[in-house]
Amino acid sequence: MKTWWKNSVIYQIYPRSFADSNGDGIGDLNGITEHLDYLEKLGIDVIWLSPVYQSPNDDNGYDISDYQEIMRDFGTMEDFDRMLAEAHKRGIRIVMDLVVNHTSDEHKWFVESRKSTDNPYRDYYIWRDAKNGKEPNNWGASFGGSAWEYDDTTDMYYLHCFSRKQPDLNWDNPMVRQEVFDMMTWWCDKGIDGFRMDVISMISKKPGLPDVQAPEGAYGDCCSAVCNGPHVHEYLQEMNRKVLSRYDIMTVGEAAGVTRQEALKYASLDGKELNMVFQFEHTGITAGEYGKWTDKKVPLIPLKKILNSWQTELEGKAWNSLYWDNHDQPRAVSRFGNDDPAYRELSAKMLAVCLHMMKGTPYIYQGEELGMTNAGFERISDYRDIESLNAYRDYVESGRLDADTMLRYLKEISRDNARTPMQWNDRENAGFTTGTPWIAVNANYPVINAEKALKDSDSIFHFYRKLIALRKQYELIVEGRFQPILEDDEKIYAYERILGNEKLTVACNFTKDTVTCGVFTDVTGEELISNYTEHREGILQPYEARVLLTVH
Ligand code: TEU
Ligand code: CA
Repeated sequence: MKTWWKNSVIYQIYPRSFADSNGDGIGDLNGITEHLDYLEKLGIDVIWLSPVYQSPNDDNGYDISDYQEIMRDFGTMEDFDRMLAEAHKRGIRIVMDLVVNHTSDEHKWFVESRKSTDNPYRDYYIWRDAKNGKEPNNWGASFGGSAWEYDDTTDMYYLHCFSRKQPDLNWDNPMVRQEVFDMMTWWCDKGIDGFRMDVISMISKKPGLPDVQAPEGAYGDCCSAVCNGPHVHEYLQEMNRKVLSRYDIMTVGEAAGVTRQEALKYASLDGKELNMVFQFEHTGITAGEYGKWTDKKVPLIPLKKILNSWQTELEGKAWNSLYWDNHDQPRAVSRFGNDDPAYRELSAKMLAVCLHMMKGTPYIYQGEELGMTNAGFERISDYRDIESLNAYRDYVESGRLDADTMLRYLKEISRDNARTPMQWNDRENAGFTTGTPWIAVNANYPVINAEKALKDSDSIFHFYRKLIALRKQYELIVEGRFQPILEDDEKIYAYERILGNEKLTVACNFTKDTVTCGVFTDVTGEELISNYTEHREGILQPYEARVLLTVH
């Protein structure tokens, strides 16, 4: 079994915000093709492409109406084929985003399914009668309201864990599984290199669809009834037998609600299911009374405990993905680092060292290599994401939060933060489009942009290039055992990587304070990388990160 995905670095492109080639203000496939040289220079191996399939864009492409057509906003299938060929010419693989927990309500399967209770497609989706004149259970949808939508054509409700335009597929129906496997085979035969599988942990719902814990009269988080369900591993093993095992591809499952124990199955090194999963423990640390909505900063000790547990508990049994952000998360340097201009570059480089020296496959989200920051939007009219707009409506109109507080929370943690246009240069709209961008460009683009970074040998971009090159050079970085150190230190994230007689010592100061740190004292070795050129014995300077290789 090929394992090129173990020493690859993956770059996520959110196509709507990457590069617009035709002036309509929306990123597109030709825009990606025009920037493949930039990605080749960065040195990444694989692109994870967020959905580009036909979609009404209720959830920006995560609501698919035709899995084998390209969304008109993004171009044509010929544009896709050209991008794939140009990427492969540069040794870059393309992993597609597979969204099969649900389709769009405009997908032909659902159009048929809702027509009548005896339609051949009826059981492609999850339909239930009302219970006591209300929704079949108390599940809440991720974007607000009930997870059930009443459909008067057949006087029944259908399940949608996300928006009402994203009906959940019924994976217990073998015909649904076969349709999905056939579509996946069609894409693999086109020569793509794998799949990122959207909320794949949710495809097997608990039988009977029982109510979940929730205050009286309120909707509850349905994850306890839909995540890691009774047949999820059976279905993924079937997918592996019928599709995945037949191609030299990589797979990563976005596994909402996944635990380390469950990950030992999903991402087992035995290759029976997927290669790796995205977990959400470290990005969910600050969740509280208002769900994800907060302006709390991430405390380092809990962050270290979670990431260290994933490193040590999967060791030798399963494979980790490594990420700070993606199209659903705020910008890494704003959330985990410090986007104050005095510290932005230092802390972005520190975060890169901390993540890329760990064991697993690292993911870079578009713009993270530039140290792009949260958007800083001040008005609800700046926001575009269904999750942000629905949450603002639900929390503010219900009086649970006042508008200023909700705007402060959105500014800190909304998904829009990651979706502002890629900043290519200091010219109009940061070179993203010659038209009107679908979402505002971050005002700091004159300072933070690719053109400037490419010219500055000390930029975050060139720092990422060095990190990526190190992963290619040292088997120790890919295979070395992870060993936490300084676990109780509230300001330093430090660990070792050990393989044979080689050892990496990694230490990252997560604060703007100068802190004492003895891990490098009396250690003679080769410095692989650091965001400082001068060091001071026994201390770490603000946001200092350092990696020392020693041989015993
Ligand atoms: O995300 C699933 C998911 O868990 C997100 O809703 C995440 O929990 C939330 O955004 C964090 O606040 C996937 C896709 O990545 C996301 O873009 C889609 O909106 C969602 O599934 C539905 O397809
Ligand atoms: Ca365009």
